[in-house]
Amino acid sequence: MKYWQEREETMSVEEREAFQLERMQSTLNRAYKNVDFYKKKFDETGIKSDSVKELADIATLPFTTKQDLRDNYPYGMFAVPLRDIVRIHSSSGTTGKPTVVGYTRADLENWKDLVARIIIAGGADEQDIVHVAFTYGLFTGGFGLHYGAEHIGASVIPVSSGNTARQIGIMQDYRSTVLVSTPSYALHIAETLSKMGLNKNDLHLKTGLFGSEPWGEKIRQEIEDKLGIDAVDNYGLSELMGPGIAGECLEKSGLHVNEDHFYVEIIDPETLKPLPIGEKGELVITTLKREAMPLIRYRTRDVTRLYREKCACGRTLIKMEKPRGRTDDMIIVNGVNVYPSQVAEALESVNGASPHFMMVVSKKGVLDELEIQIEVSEALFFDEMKKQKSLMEELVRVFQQAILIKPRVKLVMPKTLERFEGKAKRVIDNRKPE
Ligand code: DLL
Repeated sequence: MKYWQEREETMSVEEREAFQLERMQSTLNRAYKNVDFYKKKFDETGIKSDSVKELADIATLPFTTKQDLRDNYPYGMFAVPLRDIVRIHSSSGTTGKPTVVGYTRADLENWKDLVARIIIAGGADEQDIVHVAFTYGLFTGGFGLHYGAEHIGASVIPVSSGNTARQIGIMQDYRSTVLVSTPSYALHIAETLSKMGLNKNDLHLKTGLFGSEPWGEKIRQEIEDKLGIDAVDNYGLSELMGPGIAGECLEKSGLHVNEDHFYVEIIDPETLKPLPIGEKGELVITTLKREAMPLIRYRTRDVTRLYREKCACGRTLIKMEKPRGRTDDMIIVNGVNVYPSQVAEALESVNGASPHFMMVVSKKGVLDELEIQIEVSEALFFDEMKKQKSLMEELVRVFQQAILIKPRVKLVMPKTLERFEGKAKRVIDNRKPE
């Protein structure tokens, strides 16, 4: 079995908890001393920076939210002077100001190590030729995976995003063995490949490290089949570092969280109370080693579940389920809360429908109407009216079961829904804001 940092990845839970506590206490101290935002917040709520005596005490501290980062734009959350910052990234978001993320030299070293762990866990090594099709720039995906892959000694091709036909040419000529991208872009590559009259045997890929957006087992299967690879998931968010927070090993049964650097909790997003391990809720993360921008109980808005199990890979790091939804991508249709992830999950149970869908919400009179557009195969679309009808009926039924409202279902031709090089967009909301 290969590891990047064997000791950290395989130590006993008890030993790791001792490290976590020590690092948590020092993070709180530094945040209190060096970040006005935290000093004020602690003072206001009467919390002492030494009030954490054991790990569970973290639950007594207030949360940090994306709004807090926006309010302290651009550098207000930094715990070190700007001269110690050696890299800046940011996350754009769709509304409001971007959030700015700073790294010290030590933060960059740790970032490289954590991404390296994930790359190795996913089955790649120094022999590999790693094709990075994430955008390079303020987005953390490109640089994050790039430096991690270089760190393990792989040959890295910084292709970045765009021009898929050219990317395929490069993969053929340079014999790329590992593809790094979003899962939707991997599917787009597979489709473009077949449009070009090529197939997986014309490439040399063996592994795909995909992340940055939710994806399920059906998409994994499709990517693995069409590209002939092992497709593994990795998770992160820019506010906390970028990629490198968690990643799957080849068991493909949950993402190992790098919990020696990130303390993870699950809370009930309504009551904000911590939930016991194993329950589904919102992931909250406290950084344990970060110098430039320590974050305490950061609300990720991602919905997942944490669990400990003996993993065949030997890693003792806690696992998280593939995050499939956010507490804030919810849309409300006629008073009912709907998550795109529920639709994606329901789709997985239906044979004959592709995983490509778009939810279109509009007003019909005073009521909302939800239409779910789904791509189906050309054969089904043109020839087989009867099959088409029964598929539509089945889709309406499973969706209604999943989201508790009855959507209209529209079958569309293959490849008519927009493909995304970055994150896939699953909702078009045509309703006018009130
Ligand atoms: O997407 C960082 C990243 C880059 C992760 C490359 C993995 C690979 P942001 O742009 O800040 O950062 O978006 C973070 O994307 O809160 C999740 O909602 C979602 N997300 C990221 N990875 C996954 C994943 C990067 N594997 C937000 N599964 C997060 C599901 C994911 N959702």
